[in-house]
Amino acid sequence: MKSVYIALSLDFIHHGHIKIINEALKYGEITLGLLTDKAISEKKQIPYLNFEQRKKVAENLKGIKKIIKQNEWDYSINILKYKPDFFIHGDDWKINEPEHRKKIIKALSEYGGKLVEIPHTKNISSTKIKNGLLNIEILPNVRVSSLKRILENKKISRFIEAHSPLSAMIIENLILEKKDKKIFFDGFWSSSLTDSTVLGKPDIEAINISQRLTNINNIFEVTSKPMIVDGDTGGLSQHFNMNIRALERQGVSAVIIEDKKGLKKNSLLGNEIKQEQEEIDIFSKKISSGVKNKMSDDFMIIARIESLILEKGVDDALLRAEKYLQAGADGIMIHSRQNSPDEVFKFSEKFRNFSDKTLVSVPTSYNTTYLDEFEKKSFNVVIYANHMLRASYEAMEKVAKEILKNERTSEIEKDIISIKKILRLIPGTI
Ligand code: SPV
Ligand code: MG
Repeated sequence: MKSVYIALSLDFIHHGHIKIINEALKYGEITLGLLTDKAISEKKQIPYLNFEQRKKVAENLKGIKKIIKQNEWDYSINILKYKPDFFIHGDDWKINEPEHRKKIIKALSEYGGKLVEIPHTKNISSTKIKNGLLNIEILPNVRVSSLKRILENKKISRFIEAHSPLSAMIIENLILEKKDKKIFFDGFWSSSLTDSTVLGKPDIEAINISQRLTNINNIFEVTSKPMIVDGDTGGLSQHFNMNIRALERQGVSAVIIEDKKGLKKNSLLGNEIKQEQEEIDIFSKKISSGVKNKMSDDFMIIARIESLILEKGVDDALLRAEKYLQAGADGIMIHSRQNSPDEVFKFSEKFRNFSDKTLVSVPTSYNTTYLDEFEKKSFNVVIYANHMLRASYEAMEKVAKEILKNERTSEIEKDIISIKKILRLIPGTI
C-alpha cells in the first residue's frame, strides 16, 4: 500500500474537502496532517474550533487512516520527515502560494515523492463561509477564549481601537496580502479615551460601565474578533469585581486596569496635570480580588503600570510588575509617553528575566517603531489605541469645512464613501 499525505485545517467541512480525501484514497492510505492552531495562525485568523475539536471531526471522516500534527504552514518539514509516496493538494495554490508549492516540490524530489494536484473546487471556501456566517454568530465563551488561543499561537498580535460597530466592522473585514502572507488585526481595543471622546465627555472615568458595555455589545453584534477593554483604574475593588463578570459574560477577553488613584486623567498628559500612582499593595489587592472573581481561566486581567508615565523610572515599573504578577495578573501593560521606545524596551528585557507572561505595549507616542521590533523585544500585544477615532474626526472636519466653503458637496465626493457603496455596506439594507 502506498502512502498519501494531505494537510487540512478542518475548521469547516464542505464538499471540496471530501473531494480531496476521495481523490487521495485512489493513491493509497491517507495520513492527514491536521494543521495546529499555531500553523493556521501563521497565515490566517485563529480557527473557530480548537485542535482537539477539529481532530475529533477528522477521526470521524471516512478514509483517513492516520492523523498527525501539521505544526507549520510549510508542509515540507513533515513531508521530509514522513516521506509519503504522494502529496495531494488543490491546484489553486499555483496562484495563491507559488513559493510554498515550489518548496514542497523540492522536498518531494529529494526522495522521489510525487505531487498530485487536483482541480480546486470552485465557489466554495472555508474562509468565505466563515466571513459570511460565523462572524455574527460567535458565542461569548468562544470569543473570550479566542484571545488566549491567539496568544498561545502567535508571537505578536495587533489590536486596534474600535469606538463603534462601524469602526469595528472595518477592522473585522480588513485583510491585507503582504508577500505571501495575509495580515489583519487580531482584535479590538475598547479605549476609555475614544469611548469618552465620541460622547463628548472627558477621559476621567465619567462614562459608566453600562455605557461602555452597551457600546461593546453593539460592536459584538456585528463582529467575531476578541476585545481587550480599557478598564481605567478599575474603580473601587468591590465594583471592579462585579464589572469583571459583566465584561466576561458579554464576551470580552481581557481587561486592563492602571495603577492610578483619585480622579483618573489620561496618561498621555503625564505630569502636565496632577495624577498619582496607587500604592503597590492596594493595587495588588485589587488585582487578586479581581482574579478570584473571574468566572473562567480564559478571561485575563492585565495590570497597567504608569511608572514611566509619571517619570518614576524602569526599576519602579519592574518592581510593580513583579508584585502585580504575584497578585495574579495575567500580564502587564507598560505605558510610556516618550517619542522613543527605549524605556519600554529596557523594561521588556528585564521583565523577561522573571516572567513569560503577556506583555502589552501601546505605542501612541513612540509611533515610528515597527511591529517586528516589538516582537524582537518580546512584546506579545501591540495596541493602536485611538487611531480610528482620530482618523474619523479629521475626515469629518475636513468635509464640513469644504461644504461650507464651496456651498455644495461635489468637491468632497471623492473623499467620502459613495452612496452606492454605503447602501451595500450593511447586509440587509437592500
Ligand atoms: C486609552 O486608549 O484610553 C488608553 C491609552 O488608556 S492612553 O490614551 O494612551 O492612556
Ligand atoms: Mg484609557
